[in-house]
Amino acid sequence: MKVKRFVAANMQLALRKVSQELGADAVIMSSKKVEDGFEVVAALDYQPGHEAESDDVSRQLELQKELEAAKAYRESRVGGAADGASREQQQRVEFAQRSDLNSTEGLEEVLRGLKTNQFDRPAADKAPVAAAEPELPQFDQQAFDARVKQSEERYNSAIHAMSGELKELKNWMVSHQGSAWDTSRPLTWQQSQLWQRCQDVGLEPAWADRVASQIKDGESLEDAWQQALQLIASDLPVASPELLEKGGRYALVGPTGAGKTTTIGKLAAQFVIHHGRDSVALITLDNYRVAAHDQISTFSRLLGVELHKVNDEKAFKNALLKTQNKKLVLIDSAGLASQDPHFQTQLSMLKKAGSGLKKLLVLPLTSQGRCLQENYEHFKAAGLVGCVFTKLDECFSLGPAMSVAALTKLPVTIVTDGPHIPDDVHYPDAAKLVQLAEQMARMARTRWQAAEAMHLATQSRFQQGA
Ligand SMILES: Nc1nc2c(ncn2[C@@H]2O[C@H](COP(=O)(O)OP(=O)(O)O)[C@@H](O)[C@H]2O)c(=O)[nH]1
Ligand SMILES: [Mg+2]
Repeated sequence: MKVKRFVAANMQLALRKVSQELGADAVIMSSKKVEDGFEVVAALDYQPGHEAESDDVSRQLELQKELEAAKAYRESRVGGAADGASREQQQRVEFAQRSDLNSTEGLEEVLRGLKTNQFDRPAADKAPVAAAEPELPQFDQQAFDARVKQSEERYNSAIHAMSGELKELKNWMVSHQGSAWDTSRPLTWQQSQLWQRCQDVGLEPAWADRVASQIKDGESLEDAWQQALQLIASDLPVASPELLEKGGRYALVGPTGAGKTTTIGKLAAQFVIHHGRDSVALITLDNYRVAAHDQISTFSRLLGVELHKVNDEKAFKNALLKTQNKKLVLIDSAGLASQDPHFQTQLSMLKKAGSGLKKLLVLPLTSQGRCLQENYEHFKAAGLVGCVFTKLDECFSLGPAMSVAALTKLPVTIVTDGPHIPDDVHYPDAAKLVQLAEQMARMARTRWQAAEAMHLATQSRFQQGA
């Protein structure tokens, strides 16, 4: 039987406490008014006629009073023992706290402790108190493992959420930076760095996008960049080196001043050196300017090769017939604007000559990328089969011309790097061109950095002087 004493400000509150703590089966054994309100004594599992238990009941009630007094003392002593408080009272509090006060056994234990009067004994006689020290709760390995597992799970899910947020942030930055080329296919952070380097080299955004997106994230940016350079080289179409060995019929088209006539002079001179003057013939369609023939006439005279100056389609056909036995026939043209009426005439003459006449677009590397793209659009109707890069010695960026060649799939056939005849003409090597393009970009960066540093230095000197 469990007996408990309840004290409350009024009877109603005391009864509510009884039902809250002992439930609906509790039996009220007594009730009376006391100093601090109403006291109700209630029991659970009460069996009428068990008078033998009455002593036990009163002992329990006595003990409860004792415990309440101890608790009240503890509450008034928040933060530990106060000045003047006895050690025994403190021990009572601790003893009362560690017992299970809701069971008869627990109460009996407390009772035993109190009956032995441990708290009131002289200090020398206190050994049994130590024996009554509360036992430490048994270590529960399973509960411990469960708690560790729980915190691991919490930790892992926090890390997972954090890495997700970082990824989102990265993607946002990449797509933000890359919005200029393709927001629907955001690159990884490393790929966007590669894209930026391609831009520095002068590659068209579409090509840079293709290159960067093909490189999987590697261990280091430098390794990835080397891979990207290899990819750029493999994307750059280059004709097999055979023009100066095999010969053929080539017409050079391109804007005025691109280096068409000079390149023809270099190729003719190289061919004469290797195959003799009778193996080469020159034809010029450039009749529309004053002294247009002067330059090519001079080359013809100096090299001792025949030259045909043609004004119309018929004369062109005749010239092609007359030069049939030549190993190399080089045709010079005028760099006419699209609105010039002669432009279409010249274009149709070249087209009608058929595929036996290979048309090469001359791209001066000193021109802006947009100009080179326009040059391609302007002359593509002639039926281009390749291109010639001129003025490599004067340029500071190879990317724009390389982009035209790569994006239009126009193989680079010849590269010139100076005005000198016959030496400044070469077959292209894709890897070397890409390497050079990269070096130019690096030099440009350094120059800008140096200029910026100089600017800052002079600025601070001015400020100091001011
Ligand atoms: N530095 C340099 N100058 C060149 C090169 N090719 C041509 N030139 C110069 O560019 C100018 C125009 O060349 P030209 O052959 O008359 O161009 P065209 O109008 O296309 O026939 C001339 O002064 C040439 O000497 C080159 O590879 N490097
Ligand atoms: Mg010319």
